[in-house]
Amino acid sequence: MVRLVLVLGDQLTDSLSALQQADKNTDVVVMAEVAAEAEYVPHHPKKIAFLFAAMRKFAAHLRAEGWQVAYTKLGDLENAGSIPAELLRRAQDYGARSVLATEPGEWRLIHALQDVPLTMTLLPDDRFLATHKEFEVWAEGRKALRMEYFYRDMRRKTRLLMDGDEPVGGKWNFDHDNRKPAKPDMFRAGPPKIEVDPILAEVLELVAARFPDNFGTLHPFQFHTDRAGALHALEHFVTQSLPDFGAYQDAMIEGDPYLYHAVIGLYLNAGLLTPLEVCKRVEQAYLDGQAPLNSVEGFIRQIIGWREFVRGVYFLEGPDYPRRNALNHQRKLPAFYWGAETRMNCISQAVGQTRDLAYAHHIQRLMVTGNFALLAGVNPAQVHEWYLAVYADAYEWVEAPNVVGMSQFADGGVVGSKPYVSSGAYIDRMSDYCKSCHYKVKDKTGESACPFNLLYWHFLIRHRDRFEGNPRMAQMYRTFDRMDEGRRKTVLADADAFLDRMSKGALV
Ligand code: FAD
Ligand code: DLZ
Ligand code: SF4
Repeated sequence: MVRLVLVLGDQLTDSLSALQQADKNTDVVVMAEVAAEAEYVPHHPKKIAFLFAAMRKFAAHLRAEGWQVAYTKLGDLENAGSIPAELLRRAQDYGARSVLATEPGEWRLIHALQDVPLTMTLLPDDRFLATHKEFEVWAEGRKALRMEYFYRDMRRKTRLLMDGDEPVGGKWNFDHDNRKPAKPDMFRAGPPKIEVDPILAEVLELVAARFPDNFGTLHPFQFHTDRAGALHALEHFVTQSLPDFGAYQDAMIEGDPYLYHAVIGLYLNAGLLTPLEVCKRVEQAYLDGQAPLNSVEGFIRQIIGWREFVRGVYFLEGPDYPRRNALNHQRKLPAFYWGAETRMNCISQAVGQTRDLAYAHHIQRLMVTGNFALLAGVNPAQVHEWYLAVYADAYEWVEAPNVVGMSQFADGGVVGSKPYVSSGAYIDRMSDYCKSCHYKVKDKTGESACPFNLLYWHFLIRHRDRFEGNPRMAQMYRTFDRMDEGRRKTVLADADAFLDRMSKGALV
């Protein structure tokens, strides 16, 4: 009897466990562009176009490899609208009663598949380095989960940058050589250009017609949409940007969205690249003397450390994780996250490039848009939905721990030991945004004061009970307490007035 093999939009990998265990001669691969997936948040049009074009090309690739593929386009009249409904329709078409699938990266879809009235086999997603079990065993009995220790285990497991049992260079982490501010006039190649082929052109037309109101510009479209393109992007990064990746990974420059970042997160997460092949290529660049250890180690840590760690947390913590709100933040997400005008240049730059490119790099996500939402006390569920919608690399397993955990501290400290909050001084040090801002980063009170300066104290005082005892935050409270009483009152009153104006929709 025919068996269906489900391949989801972020499972575009030849070595996918479901494909490995399936039989080309008898099984039918099911792939479907469906409204339910395209609409669970208002995804950026570029994200939808990237995924649909990549899905169509992967289906063509599978057919060329001898697979029978039942592919449903979004506009097909018989499209049943969701993954479960498409499976049932195809099961009827082919007389199939069972489905082989690789576990989806989201609880919502795992539960939906488990409810499908067909015999469902969910295989582990072995494109990741750590299994759920391995992460559980690692996490068990630990007072706190800290990425750095998990990362060392992943280094040992993969043998990446290892010299026997010791890390190459004698240290696990070279971050003290990193985190430099960049200068606007340095050379940066950015990601390689793409050609719009007929499959992509058709998808771009479909997306423009079906999602005209979604936040984000579709043209010019800049992402690769197949494995060859993704490999090209990786090679381009390794030869052009990797050497400076480490030193400038936290820098932000107006008008330069990419700096020395790889811009491969979307390819990794859709399955067009695998984490181990990326890390091995990067390690090779070090062994060949093409890139320094601080860059190579820092980059590999992001992938075998952070990427694997956040996935472990997502599955360990369970389906309620994205809805957590440990700090009880209830403010509505301001309209300027969806493109309304703001006088804060850093926010305007980060949101503007997000709108245009479906991309912002880590520090923009963490220390600009994330930092502001946390300081202002925005409801983390709304922040989560925004990030899930607007970035081309966003899927819940990776987005939620980064947003709900790392950026909003809404998990109460599972991902991070303290909240990532900073005043405007950090943004000023790491970027050139403040130079052309309406607000003055040096002003701590008054109309012209940088809102990050005001809200920083407001946040700390709002949550004094929770954070004062944290040894890594005690110094901040001492600094506040040393201010004279009048100044303390003014800062907090100015912050309240700012939040009030913002929540009433005034231009801030
Ligand atoms: P580079 O800076 O060049 O890094 C290389 C790779 O390392 C990335 O492609 C990614 O695969 C991996 N990586 C780096 N940091 C992380 C991290 N914290 N978690 C997981 N992987 C990491 N990453 C996503 O893939 N999807 C998301 O939805 C996402 N949302 C984020 C939300 C917030 C608030 C923050 C602070 C970070 C988020 N990240 C997310 C992590 C990181 O910002 C992106 O992976 C990175 O910006 C992608 O761009 P790049 O490929 O140029 O990455
Ligand atoms: C993100 C996404 C979108 C926009 N559309 C589809 C789709 O039409 N069909 C599909 O199979 N997958 C899509 N995806 C990816 C899924 O949402 C993703 O598999 C889950 O979020 C699990 O990570
Ligand atoms: Fe952002 Fe404040 Fe700098 Fe303006 S002054 S760019 S609001 S940090």
